[in-house]
Amino acid sequence: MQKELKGVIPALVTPFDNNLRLSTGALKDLVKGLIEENVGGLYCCGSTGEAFLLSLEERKKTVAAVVEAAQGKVPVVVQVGNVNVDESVELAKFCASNGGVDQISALPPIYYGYKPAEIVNYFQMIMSATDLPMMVYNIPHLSGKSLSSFGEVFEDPRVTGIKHTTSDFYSLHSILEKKPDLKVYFGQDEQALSGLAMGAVGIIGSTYNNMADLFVKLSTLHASGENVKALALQKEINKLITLIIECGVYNSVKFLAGEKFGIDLGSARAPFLPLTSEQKGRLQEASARLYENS
Ligand code: MN9
Repeated sequence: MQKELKGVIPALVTPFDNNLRLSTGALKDLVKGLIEENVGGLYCCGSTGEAFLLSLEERKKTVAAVVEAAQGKVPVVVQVGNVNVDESVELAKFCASNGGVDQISALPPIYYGYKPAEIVNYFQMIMSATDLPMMVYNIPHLSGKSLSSFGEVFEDPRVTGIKHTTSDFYSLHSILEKKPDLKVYFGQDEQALSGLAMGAVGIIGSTYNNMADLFVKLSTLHASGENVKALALQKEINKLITLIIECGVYNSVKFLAGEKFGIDLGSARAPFLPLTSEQKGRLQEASARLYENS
């Protein structure tokens, strides 16, 4: 078992059937396919996993399916954050007692304008529930909380990593100065190379469901100092990411990963709108072009 979490880490999609019910069979097949592409870990129940559109029971079933399919071959991280901290605590406890989960992660508490001490209280409530290390999920454009509002959380020794889903690296500097051992995982696929250049040990994102292999190649180029080639690959990849963003990230990634692995991953839950057949055609074409050119 590879112990250290690093490399390309898909933020797993959550597959649904035609009635938008959880499809754990499809999820297990996806996990097996991704492990064969040499991913460095699995991140489940994040934004890409539509965590906030899942019930607590569905999140538990998702975790159990991922752990079962991973078979301990790569580390598993579970995003437990929620608007209701009691549910986060319960999911964190489930992760610890069920076994097979290596780390928990949580975004800051969303919606309400919590004070820094209240955000710290939320993280501490979750961390006190288990002995698992915590990867703080910084995603200011969706959580509404900037890193400066909860930087104090990093003083806690149980926090070992950060999933940094913003291109603002300067905001990380003061934290890294105080805690140089903090592992940084970068969360913006379209700027993955910049994240690696700024010292991230891994990249966590949506499009690693459908093109983990290309990002493994990009990371290897970067690690061997071939940055001109790595940048050329990032630029080629970004042509597809631009279309993915235009069509809707979660539906596009589900569709493309489904096509690639031959699994029906379904659509994203409402109010996300399903892809049109015209969008599917454009995505298929752009993905085929990318693979031809890389
Ligand atoms: O967490 C993802 N962010 C969100 C990572 O889902 C909000 C990214 O992987 C983006 O989907 C991706 C496309 O913009 O970079």
